[in-house]
Order: sequence, then structure tokens, then C-alpha cells
Amino acid sequence: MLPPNLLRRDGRIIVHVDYDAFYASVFEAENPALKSVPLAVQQKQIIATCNYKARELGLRKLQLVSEAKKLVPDLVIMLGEELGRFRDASKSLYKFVQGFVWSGKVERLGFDEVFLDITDMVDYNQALLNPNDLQNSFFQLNSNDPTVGFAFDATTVARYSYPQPHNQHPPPVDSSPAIRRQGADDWLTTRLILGSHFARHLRLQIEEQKGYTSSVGISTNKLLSKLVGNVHKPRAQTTLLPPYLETPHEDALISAEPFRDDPIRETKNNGSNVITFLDKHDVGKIPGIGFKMAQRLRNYILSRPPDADTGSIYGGLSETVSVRDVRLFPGMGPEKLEEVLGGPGAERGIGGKVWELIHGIDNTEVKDASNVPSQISIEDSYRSLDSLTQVRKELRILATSLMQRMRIDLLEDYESEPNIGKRWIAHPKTIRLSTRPRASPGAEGTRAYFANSISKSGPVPNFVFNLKASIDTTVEKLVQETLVPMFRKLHPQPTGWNLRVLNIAVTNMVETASEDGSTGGGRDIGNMFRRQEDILREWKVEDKDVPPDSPPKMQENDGSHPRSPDPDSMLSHDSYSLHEEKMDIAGSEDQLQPTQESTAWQEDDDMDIDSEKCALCGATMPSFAMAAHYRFHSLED
Ligand code: DCP
Ligand code: MG
Ligand code: MG
Repeated sequence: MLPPNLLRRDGRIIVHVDYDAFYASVFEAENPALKSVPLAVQQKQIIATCNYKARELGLRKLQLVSEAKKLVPDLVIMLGEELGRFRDASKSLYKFVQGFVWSGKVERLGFDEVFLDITDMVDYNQALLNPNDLQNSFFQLNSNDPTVGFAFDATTVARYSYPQPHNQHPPPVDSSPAIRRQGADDWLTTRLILGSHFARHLRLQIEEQKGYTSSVGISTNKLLSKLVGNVHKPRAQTTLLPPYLETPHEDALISAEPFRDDPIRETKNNGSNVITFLDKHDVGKIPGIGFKMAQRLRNYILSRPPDADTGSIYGGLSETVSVRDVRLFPGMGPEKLEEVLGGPGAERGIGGKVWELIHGIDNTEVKDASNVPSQISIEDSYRSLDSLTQVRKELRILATSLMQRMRIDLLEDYESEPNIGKRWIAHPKTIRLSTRPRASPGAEGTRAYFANSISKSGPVPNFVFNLKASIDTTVEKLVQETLVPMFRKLHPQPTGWNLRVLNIAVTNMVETASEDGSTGGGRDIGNMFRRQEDILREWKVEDKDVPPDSPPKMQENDGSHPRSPDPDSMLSHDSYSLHEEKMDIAGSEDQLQPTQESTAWQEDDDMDIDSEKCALCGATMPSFAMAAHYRFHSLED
């Protein structure tokens, strides 16, 4: 049994925002005429996403372009391989959202999602409520100015709630009466109502001022807010209502159908809405339960051998196993989960953690807003890369992107330094070169294709931070003095190798001191370099040749086409970041990389992976792997 009160632990209010059809919306924001036509964004032969006009006509994300065109002949297609515009839009939206949040706890996940912790704002506004006149409440957005904010009705949830009250189908456009209960639930309900109205305000502001619609979830932690936001899409929001607390009696649960079918029974049995809500989800849909873990759970619940391979890359498992199937499976509990999921390479205490996740418990914090990325990673993939001359040329291209990206992301304007005008806000300490040999054709499928990466790390040379030198000069020096020697260590033979992917990354960011220079950083560039040297002296050169843990960006380049190196790998669904401490290739199929430093979720083997079926061969695999898989097919002929 779970310790009581865990779910309602501290009455946090967390909001999750997911922009609708994000890549398509970026194009629509640039050119509003596109809003009225079915629009898809193409990457390689795949529709990365499409707007809701297109979805109404039957298009889906990650569909083949050829198929989509057949379905909607007048589909407008924009090319989306250059990620710069998406990254810029994402950052600008992030900044905008930050302005609403007192706590500074605003965390981006991928390009198009953001979590906000508005607990303090809810505390403040809850205290302002007049219990005798809840209908005419005012939500203060600025604690110093009581006139800044909006009026709202504190007796109703804004927009949708889960569960949606029985007598409200379809739900009202604007709000739904909150289910009020006695005692603590009432307290939590009030907090969630406040959260829902804040979310509505934010959502409409994002729409009015930035032109983006979004789907929003409101609950008490990241896990639940993310999942409940998916209930109504697009341009909507859903609040997960109490009771959150109790795990209902086993017998009540076993017979419990989803709330919608029999709300009275659910209310009567004092069921937890959290449990009812989560129970329906496929286990693989729970953030923190990655593809590999989900497969292990499915195998266990279905009593199928882990290697029941039907020839498809991921085993072609078609049965879905729900959270409820896992939760109520005989003998299930933290210990059993540890047995099923633990073992070499698994996180310590994984059983207990997953047991909590499937009960909706997630105590991870929303990370503070940070302007400094944890790493910058640039890569490209190639049909064939097998000579040092070619490699040198490609390294030059990648290093140029890296330097440009560093100068965009890590520099800020610094007026009091007239000669330079810009200063570094952070210095990466480590530069890493990774290569991935080409897998033999048709070999053991995606696993082999993802494996075999090797990497070499070393200190970032100081000349990289010299802003007086041109990028070209710096790049040339970096390639000759750092990258080529690293490459030679990875591949000592001048020939005999053939590479699919090159990746260079800078990591280990050290933030520069604030404006006042108090910790001896930014004001004086000379001082900064001395400091950098101190840092480097202490720092031991890493010399581990171990594979990265995630699939590469699925981009092919045979050298003859213009490329689009991913300028900001960690923000992209399509790219990966390298974690050298992780060796477990099979568990590395994650697509989403949080933009801030490692979170509990990030440590998992993946999150939020949808399964898809290949239109060509019927193989089932996580959605993110589809692009790679289609490439696999396209290479066959
Ligand atoms: N993306 C991608 N490749 C993937 C998954 C996502 O290129 N395998 C990109 C395209 C999406 C963006 O990331 O626009 C955000 O992903 P979402 O899953 O949130 O999809 P959308 O925002 O496009 O649609 P939705 O309205 O369903 O959120
Ligand atoms: Mg998303
Ligand atoms: Mg989205």
C-alpha cells in the first residue's frame, strides 16, 4: 500500500502546456494565410506534424508524405528540416510564459512543452478569496499591484475537468462546475480551480499575443499535468479534479469502469480520480516509463518471452497493457516491479519508482528557468564517410555550426565592455567528438543501427572564447588542433572505417558570474580566461570510449545535398544527447530531451513514446523510430 497523503503532499499546482501542431503553427505564425489550409511539415519522407485542418481530413503525425498527398491532394507542405525557426519560436514562447510565473520555475521539455509551478501564485490568490463572494473573484498576477490580473468565478473550473461532470455532455465552452467536497478535497479543489483560471488566462494570452494555441493540463505534479492535458486537444485545457488521495478498495477497483460510464459508483466508492484516470493509459504512455520498461512490463503481464520476435524491429507486440493491468496483476507491487525491471543498468529502486508513477506520484520539481543550455550538440549523418579528407571537411562544417550556436546561445550583450559588447554567460568545459560507424546493410535492425557509437572528450581550448577572432579562424584551429587529433584517437587507421554519424558537442557548462562580477567572471575578459584555465587544470581528461545512449537524429546526407545540422540537439525531438555513463543501448530509445539539467524523468530510458505501425511492413515501434524505420525501407531499394 502507498503511504497516505503522498499524492496531495504539498498542494503544488503544476501546469503543463503543449503547443498545438507546433511545427505547423510556427509556419502559420510566419504566414497567417496558412491557417486556413491543410498544412503539413515535411522531414524526409515523413509528415513531422500537420495542422488541425489537415487532421480533420484524416492526416496524422508521422505519416508518409506520399500517403498524405493521396489523402489530401491540395495539402500544403512546408519543409521542416531546418530546425532554427522552431527553436527560435520555442524560445520566444518560453520567455513569454516565464513572464507570468512568480517562482521562476518554468521548465521546457522538447521544443513545444513547458511546465510551470504556480504553487506560490495559488497560495497568494487562495488567501485573497472571499468565501462569501467566490463568483466575483480576482486573480492577482502581480503581488505588488492589485490591479493587475483578471476577474474569475472561483466556483467553477475553467474549461474541461476530469472527470467531466456526468450531466455535462458536451461540456460547456467556458467552464464546468467544480465538484465540491468536504474538507481537504475542498481545499485542493479550490487550488485547482485557481490553477485552471490561471491556465486559461495564460493560454489566451499566448494565443492573442503570440499567435499560438495550446493544450494545457492542470494538476499537482508534472506527471499528472502532462497526461491530463492530453484529454482535450487542441486549444483546450483539462484540470484533474480530486479526490486524489486514496487508492480505492481493491474490490471496488476491480469492478470499476471509467468514471464516464458510471460516475455515481465512482463517487460512491470514494475512488481516486487519479487512479481512474491513469488506469486507462497504456503503460508506455506514462512519463518515466520508457519504451524498454514498457516492453518488459508487457512481456511480464502477457507472460510472453521477451524474444517473441515476429521479424519486426521491436518485436511487433500488438497487445496493449494498461496501467490498470499492471497495477492489479497478482502479486504486483514495488518488489515485483523491481524484479521485473531491475537488473544491470537499471536505476536503483526502479520498482518503487514505477509503482509510484503508476499511482500518479511524481515529486520531481519543475526546474528553474535557465537561459543556459546544458550542452550544445551538432551532428549530421552521412550515407558514406570513409576518408580523412572528407571527415576534415565535415568537421569544419559541424564546428562552424557549433561556433555559431555557441555565440548565439552563450553570449549576451554587455554594454559596459565597449570594445567587445558581448560576453559569455557560460563556458562549456568539455568538447566531445562522437562517431557512429555504418551498420552493415540489413543487419540486426535498429538496435545495431543505434549501437556502436564511440566518443572522445577533452577540454574546450581557450581560443574558442576569443571573440576578436573570426569564426573561420577559430574553426580552423579547432579542427586542426582538437577535433582531428580526437578523431585519430577514435579511428587510428587512416582507412577501413565508414561512418554514418558525426557529432560534436560542448558540455559541462559553467555559468559566468552575474553582472557585478562578484565571483570573478564576466566583467574582465582576461580574468575570465585565467579563470577558465584554472577550471581546466583541475579537470581530468575523460578517455572513455563508450556508446551514447540514444538514437541519432535521423538525417541522411551523402555530401551532395545541402545539410541541416541540428543546431541545438538537446532541444530537438529528432536528436540526442550523449550520456557516457549509460551503456545500455537497448534502453536508449528516448526522443524527448528536457532542455534543462537532468531530471528524474530524463534518467529513465525514455518517456512518452507512442507506438506506431509501419505502413509498409506492419512492424510496431515507438513513433520516434518511424522516421528511421522508413529510411531503412528507403535504403532497401
Ligand atoms: N516532432 C518531430 N518528430 C517527432 C515528434 C515530434 O519532429 N518524432 C516535432 C514536430 C512537432 C513538435 O515536435 O510539431 C511537437 O511534438 P508534439 O508531439 O507535441 O506534436 P504537435 O505539437 O505537432 O501536435 P499536437 O497538437 O498533437 O501536440
Ligand atoms: Mg509535445
Ligand atoms: Mg504539441
